[in-house]
Amino acid sequence: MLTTNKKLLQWVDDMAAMTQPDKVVWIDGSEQQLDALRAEACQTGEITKLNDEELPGCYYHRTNPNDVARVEHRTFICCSDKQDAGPTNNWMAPQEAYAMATDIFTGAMKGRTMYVIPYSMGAVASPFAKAGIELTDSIYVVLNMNIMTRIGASVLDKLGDSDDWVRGLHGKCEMDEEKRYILHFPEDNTIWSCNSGYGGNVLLGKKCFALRIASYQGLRENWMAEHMLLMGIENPKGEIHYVAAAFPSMCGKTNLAMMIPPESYRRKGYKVWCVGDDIAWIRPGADGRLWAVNPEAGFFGVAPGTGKKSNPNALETVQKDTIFTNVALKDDGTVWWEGLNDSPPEHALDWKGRPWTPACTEKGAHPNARFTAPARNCPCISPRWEDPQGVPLSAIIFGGRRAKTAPLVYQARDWQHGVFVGSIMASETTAAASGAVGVVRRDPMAMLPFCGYHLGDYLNHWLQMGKLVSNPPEIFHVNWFRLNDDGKFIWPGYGENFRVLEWIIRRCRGEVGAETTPIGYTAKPEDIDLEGLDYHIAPGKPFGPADLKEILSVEKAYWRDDAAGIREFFGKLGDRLPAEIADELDKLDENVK
Ligand code: GTP
Ligand code: SPV
Ligand code: MN
Repeated sequence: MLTTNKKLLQWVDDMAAMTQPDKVVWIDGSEQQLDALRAEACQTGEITKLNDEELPGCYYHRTNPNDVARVEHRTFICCSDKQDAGPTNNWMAPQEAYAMATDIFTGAMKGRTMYVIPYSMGAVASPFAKAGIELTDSIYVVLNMNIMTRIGASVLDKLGDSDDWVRGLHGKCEMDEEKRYILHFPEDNTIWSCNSGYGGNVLLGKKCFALRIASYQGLRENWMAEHMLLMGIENPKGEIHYVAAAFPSMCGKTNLAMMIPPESYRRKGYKVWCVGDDIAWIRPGADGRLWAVNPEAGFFGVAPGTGKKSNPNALETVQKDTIFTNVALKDDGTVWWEGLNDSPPEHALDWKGRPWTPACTEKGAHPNARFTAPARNCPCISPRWEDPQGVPLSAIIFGGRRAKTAPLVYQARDWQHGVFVGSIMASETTAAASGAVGVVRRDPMAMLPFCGYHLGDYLNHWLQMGKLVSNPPEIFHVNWFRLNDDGKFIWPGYGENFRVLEWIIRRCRGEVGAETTPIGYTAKPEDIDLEGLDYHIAPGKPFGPADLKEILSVEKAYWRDDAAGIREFFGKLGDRLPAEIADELDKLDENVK
């Protein structure tokens, strides 16, 4: 036993009495214990050791083919009043949810081991860190939690007898899709997850705690839990500006967070520092600014599309101590996925374990295949990524996949307008969640699937947070995904996005002008530096100033359509839509008439 915390010990006993495991094992965080678990999981086939010369300390895992993404339609917020979950969350009454899940969990760990994982979201010593305990019957989960969070005895030492910890229960059960539930009880600091083994459903520190439960905690405690990357942008003088950016799943957070600036900028001394790639906890500081920490310790990143050209730093990060899930397995014990390089293996096993060759019509890796890698592996990890106080924010950036409507970049007029800009985010859906791909859906602040309470109250919380700080960050919106008539991306994206980030920082510093448009301030085309850009949309068609002008344009007709869609969406929020946000929509309507 690693603790004398009575409530904690009682809860572990209660959960064990229900799930009836053969054994209960406390995870102390030692390499010795983790090594034994790795060996055991290799023996049962749950994971496979990869080529130790090419990929030291790396492992391979396949999920059940029916279990490859978050299941939003089976994810519930279980608060006592249905109204408080809001119209965008699934809701179940707490007693009903506990009763239903108790049926599923009763005896579900018979013949299995229950692991008790004490973990911290945030560096253990940080005043902003919060503790969780996850109970699970999956070694894969233990090994992933070891990468994604800080686990073990030190967490319990810091917790002491406190009752401020999140109770998480995960069971693989039968992997029955019909009994798969991701249940959140914000009023009890509790999460129950059953019949899944996929990351976002079972690594309970991540979306379940650090966003859904934490967003509710933040509402009551005056802070914010957001689906945001964190990065530092260093200029030639050595000054570093930190920005947070919210994009929906699979819309480029990991790529932006660890990008390498174009050669022309590197020569001048610009650098990018990665602080986090998915989640930010944000608090008002004594200096009147907003300060942010990355509560995670690793990256659970999308593998497909990660290559030497698109994201060399991510590729470097996954060369050791990484777990690969649902990618293709090569005969030499290394891994491959679409977009890794232009030389697919002549023979491999696909993510379902079937023989695969480049002639196969199906993909070798699942589109939502992922790597789990320690943040410390990242070549551009910020020296301040574990700073207990976090980093001060100069800018907040929102963005999504919009084929036409949103320009490459625009800036909000002020905090209230910026909250509106975040609230009207929309994006085409991706493979990160089960369901149709490519459908436009409204996704305020990229939090639609992650907000643990009513979205109207959430928008109001954003407005209130702006009032708590005298020097709030500037707010921007970007869109790397404008398409031409052939359906090709017009903007080169990836490292070239730095050209836009530099404009954003210059705006924060008041060093550059802008174009006033109906939706906010866009960049004047001549203010986005294209030096050294070598990108061809099609053969013989290099990206030039005319293309830039096109993707910076604001078409009133598209925005009129969008405003109508926004009004319909806001209608769902009823009288909990803040009046300030309704006013901003009226202003938009007026501006695009
Ligand atoms: P989650 O981990 O699901 O939250 O995703 P994410 O937001 O971290 O997205 P990620 O950086 O993994 O990128 C997802 C996909 O978008 C990958 O296929 C990338 O190749 C692609 N992508 C990322 N950045 C860009 C960009 O600037 N332009 C284009 N065209 N594609 C991009
Ligand atoms: C996302 O879907 O936004 C992810 C992956 O970051 S998951 O952990 O599955 O949520
Ligand atoms: Mn994410």
